[in-house]
Amino acid sequence: MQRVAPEPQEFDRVLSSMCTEPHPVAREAATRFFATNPGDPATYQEVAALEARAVDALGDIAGLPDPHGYIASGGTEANIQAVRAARNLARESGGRPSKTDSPVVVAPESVHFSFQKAADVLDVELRTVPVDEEFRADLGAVEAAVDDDTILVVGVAGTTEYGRVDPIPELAAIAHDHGAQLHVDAAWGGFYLPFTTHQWNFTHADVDTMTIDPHKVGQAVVPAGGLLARDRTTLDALAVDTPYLESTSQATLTGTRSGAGVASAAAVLDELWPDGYRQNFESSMADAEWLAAALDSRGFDVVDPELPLVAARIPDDLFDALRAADWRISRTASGELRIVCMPHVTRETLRAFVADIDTLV
Ligand code: 0PR
Repeated sequence: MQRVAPEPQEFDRVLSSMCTEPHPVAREAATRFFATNPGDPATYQEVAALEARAVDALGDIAGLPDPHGYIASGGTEANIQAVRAARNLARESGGRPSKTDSPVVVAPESVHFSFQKAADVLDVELRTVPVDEEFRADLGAVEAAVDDDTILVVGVAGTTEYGRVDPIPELAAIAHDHGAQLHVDAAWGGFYLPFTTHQWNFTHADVDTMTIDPHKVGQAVVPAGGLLARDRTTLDALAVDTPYLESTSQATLTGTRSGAGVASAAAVLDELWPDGYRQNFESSMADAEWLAAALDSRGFDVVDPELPLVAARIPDDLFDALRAADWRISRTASGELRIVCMPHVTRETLRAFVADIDTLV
């Protein structure tokens, strides 16, 4: 029997990534489904069934008992599709949101850059508003920016730079008061939320769509993003006819898709939800708090971690020296060091990192 080659990427010193080492069951499932295409579900029925199972599991995580959605190529596709669905629904009269010819998406300035791509390809205006001093969406600024052309308000649950969770129930209320939809970008944070004090989800807040990516905290292989929608009409608004396939319509943005990503997501969700993901959250959060305290005690300004992501202001020359020492680290737009405590980041790795800081300063 042929051996599977080891992963070329060495994760040991990767502290900047929102992806992680795939779980063994994800890796194994991926290798079995490389040659399948969930874009043609009538032909590749086994992987289509796995996709339905993965979407149901994502629905469990997000508090959505009857989820509509699919496994996307990543958070970028899921976000583009959420904007596209809102735009298409707005074109149909009578629905929510209301009809407009110049659609606007209102989002905090902390949104991921995938929304710029969405606005560009879909010809909608992306109107970003300031965040508060804790880096969360400022409700007053959102309220002031929303108008009759607004089709969608976006909240982020686990921002890319600071790991912050926006006030989602309040954003949903603002959106719906103005006839717009509410999309939550939980691409990274979605797998942590059930274990935090954030007691909102699809059940408790009026969320319309959500991005939640198995290939990030979910430990699936790349590519496996997740798009969830409360209503069937959202998927219908994305669907095009597929005359020469046995299945009659397709709601995804890509055509041929990775069966490996889909199968890996189904397998790892089966394996880890809920207990494995809870354990990951608890140990990663403890690591983030340990690192925050270690950096704080050395005199660096630390942004208190809300989810397992630590940002801290360190001198530029120290950042460069750590990069030169082969640490894969990154900076926020305003220059803070940013460490993402993904499942592959262990306490031992963080101790070695802090020891290098002590040597280099
Ligand atoms: N939404 C949020 C909140 C994100 O953080 C990201 C990606 C996306 C959407 C887009 O997801 P995809 O990249 O799956 O399309 N955030 C990280 C970033 O852009 C992704 C990342 C992953 C970066 C691995 C580096 C890396 O090594 O920074």
